[in-house]
Amino acid sequence: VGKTIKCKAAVAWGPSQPLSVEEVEVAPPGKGEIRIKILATGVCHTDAYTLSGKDPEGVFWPIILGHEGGGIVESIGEDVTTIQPGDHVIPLYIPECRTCKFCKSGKTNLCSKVRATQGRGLMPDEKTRFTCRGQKVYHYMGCSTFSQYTVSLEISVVKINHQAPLDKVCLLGCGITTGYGAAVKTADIQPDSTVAVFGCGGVGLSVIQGAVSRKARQIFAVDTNPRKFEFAKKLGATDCINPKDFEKPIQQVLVEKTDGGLDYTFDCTGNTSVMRAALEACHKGWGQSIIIGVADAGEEISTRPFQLVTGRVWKGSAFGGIKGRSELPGIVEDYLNKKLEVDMYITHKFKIEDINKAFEAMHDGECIRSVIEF
Ligand code: NAD
Ligand code: DAO
Ligand code: ZN
Repeated sequence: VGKTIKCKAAVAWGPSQPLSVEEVEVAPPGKGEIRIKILATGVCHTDAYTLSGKDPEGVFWPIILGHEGGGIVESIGEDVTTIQPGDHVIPLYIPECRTCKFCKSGKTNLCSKVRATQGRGLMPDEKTRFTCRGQKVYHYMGCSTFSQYTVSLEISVVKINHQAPLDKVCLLGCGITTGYGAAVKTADIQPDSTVAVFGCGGVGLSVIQGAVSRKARQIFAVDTNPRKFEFAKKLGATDCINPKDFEKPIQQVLVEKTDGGLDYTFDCTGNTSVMRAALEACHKGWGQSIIIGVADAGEEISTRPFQLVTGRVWKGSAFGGIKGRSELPGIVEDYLNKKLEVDMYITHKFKIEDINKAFEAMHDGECIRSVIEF
């Protein structure tokens, strides 16, 4: 039987409070669980959103956030068969149990196996594996990567090539895979097509990479912050457009520039007005718009239904439609084979003690991704 580990973690004690780096106790992995030494983790907007207290998915305090991590398996619990100590893994906020209705459908990556407990910050036995100052600390999205050691389920981690540098491929745990998958899997972009990407942060830039890999003919990078265009161009955007430079609505500008609209558009902003513009920038008869951005609680989308009657399609995508355990290893290989850029995204690096600086950097408009090391 394993022992409890004492280690460093960034604990969120309450909404809008800075994270507090302190010693936590991490219990040994239970049945079907593994304990991971996290080496690096990205910081994503969803962490900031949850920390703001506006997340409707009832979050409980204190909690250890973080869901974009990479680490090495320290120990495994009873009944774990596919993972061993020493394996390099990426935690998955969408598990892949391969036995639930969703997994077996072949139609979606949204596994339902532990949805209920994960959403309440608990392991399937309704308990948590973290303690701090004698108090139980909740898990986050089944990952809690802002801790030097974390416990996840076997179905919620993917083993990857140990040659992949964890301080880079940790980013494949969320944003990059999300955008890339949305382009190549959800939209299934066809060669010679036209694409517009609204919002060129980590997610949108990865849609651009997916569109390039599918040999799209024209790729519009749309952002209200022109500082993002340098990255977008490097990754293969053919046209960069700032909606603020035009009097007309951006959808009209794009429709005029593309002889009737785009084959594919993507919302990577989470702004519901942008979602509408993205749908309406699609070509009549066949254009598809994919919603990736996560809107604030209570927001709704709207357009005239005639937009859909006349053949435009509105879709959404979570984690790029990627099944973590089956498909993420291939994306790691794409990175190792230089088919997928990751390093360029890392504009900031911090030690865990300075993790609050990563949250500040996110708001300054220069940051694509921060990577935190322990
Ligand atoms: P980001 O903040 O780094 O990027 C957003 C970009 O949108 C910024 O460059 C910003 O300048 C731009 N923008 C803002 N308003 C705009 C407007 N009106 N028009 C054009 N551009 C505008 O965020 P990110 O990390 O790239 O994530 C993007 C979105 O995707 C977020 O909403 C995030 O929560 C969501 N997300 C979804 C999933 C999923 O599985 N569906 C996964 C990860 C992230
Ligand atoms: O199965 O009902 C469900 C929820 C699955 C989680 C999907 C999350 C997608 C968006 C997350 C934002 C980025 C971390
Ligand atoms: Zn499942």
